[in-house]
Amino acid sequence: MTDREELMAALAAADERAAVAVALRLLDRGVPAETVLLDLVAEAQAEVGRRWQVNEWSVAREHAATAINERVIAAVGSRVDVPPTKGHVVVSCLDGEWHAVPPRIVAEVLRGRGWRVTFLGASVPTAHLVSYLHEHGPDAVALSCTLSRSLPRADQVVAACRATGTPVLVGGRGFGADGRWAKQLGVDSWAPTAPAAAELLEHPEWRRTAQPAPPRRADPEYAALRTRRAELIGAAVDALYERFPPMRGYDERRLDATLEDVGHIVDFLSASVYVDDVELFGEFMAWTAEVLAARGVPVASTEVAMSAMSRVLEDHPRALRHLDHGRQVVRVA
Ligand code: B12
Repeated sequence: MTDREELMAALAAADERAAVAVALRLLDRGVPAETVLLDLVAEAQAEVGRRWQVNEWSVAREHAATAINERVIAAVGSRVDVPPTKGHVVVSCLDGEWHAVPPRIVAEVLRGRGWRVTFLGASVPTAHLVSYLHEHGPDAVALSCTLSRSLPRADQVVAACRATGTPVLVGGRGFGADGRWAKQLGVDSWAPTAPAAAELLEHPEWRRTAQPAPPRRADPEYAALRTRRAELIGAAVDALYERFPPMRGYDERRLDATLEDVGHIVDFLSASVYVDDVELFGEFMAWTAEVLAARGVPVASTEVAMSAMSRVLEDHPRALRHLDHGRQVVRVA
């Protein structure tokens, strides 16, 4: 068994001691902590999520494994004894972002490279983040965005942090694999990985790229998507009832789950329109189709929902283009 397989077996069995032992054994063999975090723990976490995605693991099982992985990260971190000589970095998730493992790994890597790091954890309300920056005056704030639907929020949070005079660094797969949506928001200080973030921080030039971008124009299509969110969800659910009559008998739990799924579609559509890139919505719909298929839900239901939204948004040409792309993606999925 490889080390990664061994860690996965421990996570599958929710065996915290065994999971921590795999990581500590590697450190004892002289493997650098950064390598353990990035090549072992991060990879295992992606596999945890994949097992949830294909419906092999329930949310409860995923949460148990994720919690253990967080303990593994902490155990590895406790073995790192590098004096904090380089300054103070605050690492934070955006409000509404619960993917806390990726920035936690970034935090530990920066700590191992000699930074004093404060990790604020998941879903930090923007006003509280801003107060924290005012109160503690760190040398930089590193913001993590895993969900692309949070890009409009990322735009606001970056502006709010910069207004405190704190240089901002961003990262996370929510900005797109190549960080293209960070550039689209006018944020040049994007780093693809934790080591790349550490290198950027070492480079005094990056602070210049962390200057405020000119304010973005108000986008009426994005604004309409936000204000008409409830109407869009309602139209989609009505169309689903018509097409799939047994849905009318759904209990409250299944109805809530449907409303949440349809809400995700509206939110990703809004973010896609915000950055004006149909690929954002397309990638999300491809993933949704896969998740629904793994749970025996007809993928055609997403087409029904998107068509209903298109009828509501008939005067919004950009939103319609994004919805057309989403329909094409699920048709071939
Ligand atoms: C585990 C997981 C979850 C767990 C999170 C547990 C936790 N506490 O973290 C749970 C089950 C809760 C979850 C929930 C959801 N998830 Co999820 N999840 C994942 C998964 C499988 C792994 C994420 C992870 O930890 N990866 C390992 C880390 C270490 O790698 P990484 O994210 O690439 O991070 C590295 C770099 O990006 C970078 N980095 C990250 N942050 C930062 C920050 C800075 C400043 C810098 C410099 C660098 C940096 O460094 C990291 C270390 O190398 C991903 C798919 C995947 N394969 O990544 C989906 C994924 C992120 N989830 C997704 C979705 C859609 C959701 C849900 C909306 C699902 C739903 N319908 O409910 C919810 C939303 C919850 C919320 N509000 O936040 C989508 C996001 C799609 C998108 N484009 O936005 C993904 C990509 C799956 C997919 N293929 O589409 N998820």
